[in-house]
Amino acid sequence: TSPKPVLLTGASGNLGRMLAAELSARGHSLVLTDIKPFPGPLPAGARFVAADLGDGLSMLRIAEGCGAILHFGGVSVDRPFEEVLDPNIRGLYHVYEAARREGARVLFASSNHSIGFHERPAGNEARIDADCAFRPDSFYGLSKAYGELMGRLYWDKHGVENLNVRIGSCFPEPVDARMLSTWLSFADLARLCADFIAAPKVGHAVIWGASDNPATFWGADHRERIGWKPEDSAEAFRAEVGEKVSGDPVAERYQGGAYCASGYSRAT
Ligand code: 15L
Repeated sequence: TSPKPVLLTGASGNLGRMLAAELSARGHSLVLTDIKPFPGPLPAGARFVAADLGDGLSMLRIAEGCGAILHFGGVSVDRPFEEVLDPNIRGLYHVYEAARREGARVLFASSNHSIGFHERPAGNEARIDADCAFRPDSFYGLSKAYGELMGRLYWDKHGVENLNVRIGSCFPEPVDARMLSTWLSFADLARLCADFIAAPKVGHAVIWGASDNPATFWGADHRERIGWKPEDSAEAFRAEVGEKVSGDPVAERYQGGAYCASGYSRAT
């Protein structure tokens, strides 16, 4: 466990609540924050402070004394630019400024939508590696690419360590055929966060946030920096969800799926 408390943003969200419980069970002392109240009782060793990511002073205060920040706050789906701007762009700056002031490391919950316009590989075709070009599929995905670059800047310029996890689809179970490639189990994400907190050195790293799925879209990344190995696999769900495809040719062609098809207006 980390000797200093761990700050978790977005603590009231689906992943935030799961991580708060899992990290508390592992004995971490936690500072939880979200713009929304924390639903239900607080896990052991946790305190909650409500705050808006857009409020820089509050973020500095909340991060005081913390050794690691798990940044899961902000807009987590495809939304118009104006709605993404404050939480995901300004908010991210506030998180990194707080990390710099505290000497804390940052885990940034990035997303596959930062690279969503890469085509899905067919059969045994080569998988893209974590150093592939950003190909955001939405203003949301663009904010995630910006977040990863913010990490690059703060590492190069200030030595703020950061891990950027391009989360695929983190849900209790895969619910469609695409998730046979992109699914990340809750248990694998919880282990990843614990490994990040415990790792001796992280630097600036990018990891594909997916379980050990044989149908993966993704290749090499920096997981060895934190010694993380996913243990679950979406393949067990193939019989249930393998036939569940969107029927939209743009969504099926690209890794980002429906986010690519949403508002798509290109002629060819
Ligand atoms: C995401 O980034 C979203 O947060 C999540 O709701 C899913 O849409 C996921 O990507 C996905 O691509 O399945």
